[in-house]
Amino acid sequence: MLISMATFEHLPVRIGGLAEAVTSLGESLSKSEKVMIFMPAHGLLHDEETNFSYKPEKYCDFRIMVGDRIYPVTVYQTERKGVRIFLFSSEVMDNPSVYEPREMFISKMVHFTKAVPGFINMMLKKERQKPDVIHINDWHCVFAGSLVKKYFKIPFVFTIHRLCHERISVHELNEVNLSELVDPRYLEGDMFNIEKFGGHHCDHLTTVSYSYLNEEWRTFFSTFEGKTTYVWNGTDFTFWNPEFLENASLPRPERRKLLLKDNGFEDGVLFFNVGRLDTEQKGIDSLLEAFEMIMNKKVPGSEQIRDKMRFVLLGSGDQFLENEAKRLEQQFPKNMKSIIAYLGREATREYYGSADFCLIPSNFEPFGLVQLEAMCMGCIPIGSRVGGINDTILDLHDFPEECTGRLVPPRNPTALARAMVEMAQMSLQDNKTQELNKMRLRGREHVIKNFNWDKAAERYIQVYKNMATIKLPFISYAEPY
Ligand code: NHF
Repeated sequence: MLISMATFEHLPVRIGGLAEAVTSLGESLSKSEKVMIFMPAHGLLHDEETNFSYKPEKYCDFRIMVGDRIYPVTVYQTERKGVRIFLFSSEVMDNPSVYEPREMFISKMVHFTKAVPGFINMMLKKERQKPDVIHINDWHCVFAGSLVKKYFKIPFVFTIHRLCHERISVHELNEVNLSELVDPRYLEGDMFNIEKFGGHHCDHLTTVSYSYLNEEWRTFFSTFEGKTTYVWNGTDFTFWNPEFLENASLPRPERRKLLLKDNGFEDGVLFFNVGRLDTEQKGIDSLLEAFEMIMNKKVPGSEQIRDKMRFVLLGSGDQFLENEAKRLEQQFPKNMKSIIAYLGREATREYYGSADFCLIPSNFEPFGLVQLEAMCMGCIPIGSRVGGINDTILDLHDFPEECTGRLVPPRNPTALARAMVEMAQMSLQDNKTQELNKMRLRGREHVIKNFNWDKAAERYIQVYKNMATIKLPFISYAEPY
């Protein structure tokens, strides 16, 4: 099968989890199928640091019409780990900024929409073959998928990694002569809902977890029942492996002691959070509130153990949250540190491999990578009972024998604070050490067995072949697939 995937992010271009997901899926699919990635060049042609197998080479050029102007497009080909990567270049698609500012991004999307079917025409000419499927990742590439389906009769699979409810005006589409895409069914006033359009025009619609599909069933997915399902992402457990830690041979508590010392702390129970500091999705406001409640002894049990609790926040984002974190750090210097930076994968791995618990307080999370990375590294996740976090963590109270972490209701700082105190208490009891260590080991096994990219690839192939199970509105699945 010749699979083509269109995306705005693929490593080394990474804004969020989308890049990791598409890159890893491509690699796994390529073990059994031929895979091609289509992406705007985003300035990569002038970047010496890419980890492609060879410098991108010109594959073809052609011209596209946007409004009343004609733009030359060149498509470059390169390769990474057995996947053919096609970088689409034009004066607009070469802009290194991926999504900002909006006006530039919309023009990039328009160029890409027209260039992808243009490229397939060229491919037919050069190779006498065309993809068997086009897999569109997120709304940015939906229009390209729909034109490819219309002009080349290629099945169109649409994966929503996160619903954005993004809209574009009819006027904007008319101006760039894409009025053929305007579908009156998805007009909201003068605006046009791109994800709904994609849901209607695709052959199969997928999202990245069972819980997210259900959470958004009424608001979105039910409109497309009959062709909607979910495919869990995986994680790269070969990289997220405790064997690669700097002090891999030391027992975990020793590593923690060293890491805490490096951060200017005495030893204690270490909780940490990594990622974007935002309120809307990541719920960092709830996390800071939970921490403050514990420090102010507002949670039962916190008086006895608050002095032993250590809390590190790794990441950057909303100014308000960064300031809040700094305020708490000043107020509780023996317990809290915020590192407003992205440390890189290796340094982050050291935290996963030394901390006791990882906090993932998201308000919603289509899939989420952090809880899986944590489990791979033996760090026990405490996460919100939403989306992919709910699907991947087995809770201590729900599954006493199989548990891999703790789940708490979202947007509930009190519940989060209580769970943190409960887990800190467990950590400080000698007779619970074995139970916690088992949980750490089970976490890694659970991820390797159930959330690996080969398994995801296998299920996507079923989707491409129209052979995957579908969410039936009248059946409540006892067990996801
Ligand atoms: O893991 C990749 C990622 C998800 O939950 C994440 C999200 C965006 O919000 O599928 O996409």
